[in-house]
Amino acid sequence: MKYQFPADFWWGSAASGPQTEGVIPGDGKGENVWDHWFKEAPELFFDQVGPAKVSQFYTRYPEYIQQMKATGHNSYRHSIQWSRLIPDGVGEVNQTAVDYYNKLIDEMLANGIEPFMNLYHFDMPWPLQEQGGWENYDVVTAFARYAEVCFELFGDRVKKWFTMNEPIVPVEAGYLGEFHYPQVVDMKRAALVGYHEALASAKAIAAYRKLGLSGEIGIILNLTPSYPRDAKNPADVKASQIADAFFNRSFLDPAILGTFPEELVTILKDLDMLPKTLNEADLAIIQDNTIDLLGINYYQPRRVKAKETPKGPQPFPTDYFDFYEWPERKMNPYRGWEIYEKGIYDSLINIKENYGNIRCFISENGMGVEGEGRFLEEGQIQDGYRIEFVKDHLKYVHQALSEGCNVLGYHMWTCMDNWSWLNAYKNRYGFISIDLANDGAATIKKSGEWFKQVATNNGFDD
Ligand code: BGP
Repeated sequence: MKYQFPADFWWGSAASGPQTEGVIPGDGKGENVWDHWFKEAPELFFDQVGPAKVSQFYTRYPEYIQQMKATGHNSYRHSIQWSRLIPDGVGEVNQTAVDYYNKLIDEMLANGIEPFMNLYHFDMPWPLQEQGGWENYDVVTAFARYAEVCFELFGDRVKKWFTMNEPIVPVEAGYLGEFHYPQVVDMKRAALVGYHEALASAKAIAAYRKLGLSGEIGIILNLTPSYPRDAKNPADVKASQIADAFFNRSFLDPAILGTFPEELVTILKDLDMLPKTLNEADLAIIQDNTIDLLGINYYQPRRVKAKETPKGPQPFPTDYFDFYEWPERKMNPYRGWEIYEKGIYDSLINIKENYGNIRCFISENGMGVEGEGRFLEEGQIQDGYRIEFVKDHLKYVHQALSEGCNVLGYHMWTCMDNWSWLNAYKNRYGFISIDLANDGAATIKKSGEWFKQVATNNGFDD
């Protein structure tokens, strides 16, 4: 069968500044939470590799842009690093950073690759983190000002802006799950962080609209469609809906509808956990500044059942549901995540049916592989498994398109293998491999060659 996509479909990949650029002497970059945390506790990071030792995108971007071209990209998402542009988060703008981003954007455009720019990818400037990070209302104001600086500097050429990548992750990983700084377990603080992020995003959108630039602005959300163990069991269904409200609708609703999900507000109210900074004026800003464009990151679903295990010592989202292992699940054999291709289709249909069919695209999808070096043959990673993975997901994107979903593109995570937070270089995701032992040398994988064909033909036969 032929899977043909529209002629102007966006083909490309995504990455972020902190995961690719490195810290180069003389670049004037300030410290962010990851730079600082690595200095304090390197043993927490896989192989003790920190954010300075990455693919050196900061200096090597012209070469990497050629690699993007060679793998069929017509668009690529990067993120501006707040701590690079405004080293302390609130003060002077770093001119060296302005020059760098200008050159990067111009180089992408000159090579026919549209820059999609994101403003926040888990990289809080350290001086602001010391003041509480997203728990501090002043950080919301600082973010809106940083966003405005970016729009003024680069908004003449960048036409696709995103306020944040996966804002649920700082909530979940930093305040519930202990795998991002500050490794706190506290649902009340988690709720405050999430609310401030949603507000900061709306304030940045307001700043963008005020400037009257021609372009669009959105947010990137990792959607984890929630499936009940038994669709005929009301308790399982209810549990699944609450999980959906916590993990998906918590940001989808304010971003697209301008309001927060009622179930979530009721739960937080009952627990006396509504953010202390809530006020009518800010809620009106959220209501008035919804997005133009949604980026959907899709990796895996959530399998949910009614609560069976005892509640923990303090309130927690999972007091309302339990997760379970679907017996029919298919696992990524190289990294313990479920692969469920239909989840991408279900997410797109959800946006069509419940969120006004807003303009959207797949902004991340990908297959992490631990120890991918074992697939190296004659100098190239033979990642047929990744080709299958992308193909199987694209078939569902194609089906969603044919059913009227407003899906405009597909970006893979990621272009070049990159550094991933505590996991560092443990899981490789790229179309292009990076040899860290050999000064970051880059080689296109088999999947990168395949993707070039797909992008060139706007589709594939299977
Ligand atoms: C996404 C993030 C990326 C990247 C990716 C892979 O959620 O947006 O920043 O980290 O996940 O993550 P990991 O390497 O932990 O599998």
